[in-house]
Amino acid sequence: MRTQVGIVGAGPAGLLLGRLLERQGIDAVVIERRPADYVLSRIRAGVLEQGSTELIDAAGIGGRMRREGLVHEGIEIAFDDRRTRIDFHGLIGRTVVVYGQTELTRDLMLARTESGAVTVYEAEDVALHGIDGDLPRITYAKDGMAHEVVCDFIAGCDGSHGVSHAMIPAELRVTHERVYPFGWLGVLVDRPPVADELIYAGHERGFALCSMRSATRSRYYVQVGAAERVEDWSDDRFFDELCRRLDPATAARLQTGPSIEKSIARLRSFVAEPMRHGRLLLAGDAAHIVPPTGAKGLNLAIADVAILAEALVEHYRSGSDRGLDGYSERALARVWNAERFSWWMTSLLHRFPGTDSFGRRLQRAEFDHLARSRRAAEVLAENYTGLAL
Ligand code: RFL
Ligand code: PHB
Repeated sequence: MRTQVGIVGAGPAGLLLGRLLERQGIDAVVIERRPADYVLSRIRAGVLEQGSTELIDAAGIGGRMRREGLVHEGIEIAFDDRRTRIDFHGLIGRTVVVYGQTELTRDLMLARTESGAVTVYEAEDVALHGIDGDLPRITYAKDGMAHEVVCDFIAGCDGSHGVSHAMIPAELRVTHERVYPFGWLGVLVDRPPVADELIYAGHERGFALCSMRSATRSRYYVQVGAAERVEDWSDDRFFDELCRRLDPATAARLQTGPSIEKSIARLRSFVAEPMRHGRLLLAGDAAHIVPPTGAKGLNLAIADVAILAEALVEHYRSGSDRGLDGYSERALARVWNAERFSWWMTSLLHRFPGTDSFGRRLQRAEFDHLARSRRAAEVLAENYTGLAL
């Protein structure tokens, strides 16, 4: 098979890149190692920055997001017995949209099916070749047959467990990492959310988050130790722990029910630089990971592919490689700001094993500053709703 851009991975990064290129008449094939329904079964992010929603509209797939997504004008942050609301709209005139990553992925998959764009699911032994040359190749096996896609460029959108990022020669690659000594245990439940807005809670027993997917479906998280196993958390145990970390009035309003999904995500910050080598360009989780506290992972993936699509369009339209040459630097500037914000919000609200009373009082002082200072709240609002793309 011959294509212009070979995309590895059918997560939001790969599918959205394919969509943006297709709209500009650039041919792209997506190669994914899992079945489509497996990709759709992974419950992950839920918050879209304003710039992400605008890009999704511009890609012509925003219809359902605009109809079913929930516009949020602010978030609540609680710390021990105090609580403050960060009014994004009132402070800086921006909002976010709560719309599950799964739904966005579904919309993108449907658009590809409708336009006849090629996506290969269940591709085994995916490997990249010749990224230093002019015609890189992706090879894979499917139904016992060997296949090859010859491309002008390869976009590595295959997440943190993919094969793309390892193709950048070790001597040219610099990685930065912080592993947090805890994870988030998440539960999805078909009950109305406990509040109209997200509640981020920093509690002595650990962090908790009340989020949602719709008016009838809630997503809740509690911080757990790094060694915790999902099997040890019954629904009752989960909701008991969640209630202990919420203020009594909120806890009393919480509607519990049987979980329809339950999983643990370990928290990690990670950046691999550069994001380009030869004809390979990395985007999304393949190049960087943030802890979910700032709701940035999905939004960063979207921002990467917006920059990358623009650079590829420039290459094909005018023959100029300025955008491609500057891609890594441009994307990384945004990535590092999101890394900083995600690290900061994680540090503010989590219980770190071994933290003494000094550390705890610093967290409280930081929270009090946020609650009292309009400027501090504006800084949070600007970062959470996202800088313009
Ligand atoms: P994805 O979504 O991981 O998609 C990568 C795709 O590549 C496929 N793949 C391969 N395909 C072909 N060949 C190979 N060798 C391949 N190896 C892998 C995979 O099957 C997959 O389909 O990356 P992408 O597109 O960059 O999107 C990034 C987002 O998914 C990610 O940043 C966020 O979901 C992160 N994240 C969260 N972000 C938030 O903002 N809020 C959250 O609550 C939140 N929860 C999460 C998360 C990430 C998690 N991971 C990665 C385990 C919870 C979890 C559990
Ligand atoms: C979610 O709804 O899954 C969610 C929302 C906000 C976050 C992380 C996860 O910061």
